[in-house]
Amino acid sequence: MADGWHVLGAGSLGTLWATRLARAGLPVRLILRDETRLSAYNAQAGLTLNEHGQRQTFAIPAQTVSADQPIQRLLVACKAYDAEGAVAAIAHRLTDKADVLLLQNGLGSQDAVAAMLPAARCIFVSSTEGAYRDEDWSAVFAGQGANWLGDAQRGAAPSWLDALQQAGIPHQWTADIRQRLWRKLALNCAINPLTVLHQCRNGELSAHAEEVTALCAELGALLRRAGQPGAAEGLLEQVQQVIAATAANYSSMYQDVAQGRRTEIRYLLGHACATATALDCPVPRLNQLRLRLIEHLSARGLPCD
Ligand code: NAD
Ligand code: KPL
Repeated sequence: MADGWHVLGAGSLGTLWATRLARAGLPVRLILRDETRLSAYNAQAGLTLNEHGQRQTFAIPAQTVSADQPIQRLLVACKAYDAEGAVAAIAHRLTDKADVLLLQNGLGSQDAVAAMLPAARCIFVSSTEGAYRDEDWSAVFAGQGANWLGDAQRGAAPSWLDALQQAGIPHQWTADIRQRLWRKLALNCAINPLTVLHQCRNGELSAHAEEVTALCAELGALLRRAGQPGAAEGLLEQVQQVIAATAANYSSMYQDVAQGRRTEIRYLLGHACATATALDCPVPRLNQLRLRLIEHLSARGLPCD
């Protein structure tokens, strides 16, 4: 396992990555939350990927954070609000030159993890692939997409990208991963909260075009103030395209709320509003949207951060 992969979190994206790596014959280990989860996993045949209606199970070995094997390459595949705590629990196992891939959506969690691991190389990933869990230890590959990878220091691409190639995991190294992450954050802020508040599919936001346009104008101004003009370019047009292309879908935040799951609000709208405050950039609509969303979440007993 000197050059192998440890995947923390056997949820939707963790399963999608771990099973494709295993399918390519690459050494993978899962890191599960605790002994209870490990026993439950070990009672199964392995982790299942459901792709194009075909189910394939891979007997990927698993362990908890308390195993003692050193970790050279860690893929952190939990939600943004769990990332810092999860990595803190396993940091003692990282080798001196470990690579830590952070798959979290939004912004904020990656820097918190990187600050905790000054010796590691933290690689931020912006993914537009889609997966969801159909049952425990099984995920459906629901949407083709891309994975943009890069580090905050704008470093060179690591040699192990070949392994992603071998595993058929679409990937692109970028010198400006923050721009990618900010752009996706802006798209999510313009679409997801409104689908929750209006209780609608993405496509039904065409009935709220003025609201979407005004939010995109504020997001664009914020991105430019935050030194991300590239992420602001053509934002409204792309938001409109995404709304049209995903018209029949419910956004990920809509689905989280509908299923009573915690949202990643803090790392999306929360991060946008906090950055605006820090930069003294007026974003009254985004602030109001955040307050409406918080009210909606708290009325349903869901965490507001
Ligand atoms: P998920 O909830 O399906 O999976 C997260 C997994 O991490 C769960 O199994 C959870 O038990 C596990 N976990 C949490 N804390 C842990 C810990 N301390 N130790 C071990 N395991 C732990 O989430 P997901 O949908 O895979 O999303 C992961 C991230 O990827 C999120 O930030 C999400 O926004 C982003 N993302 C998801 C998709 C998608 O289609 N699912 C697409 C793009 C981006
Ligand atoms: O990423 C998305 C999500 O639902 O989280 C899209 C489809 C782009 C909507 O914001």
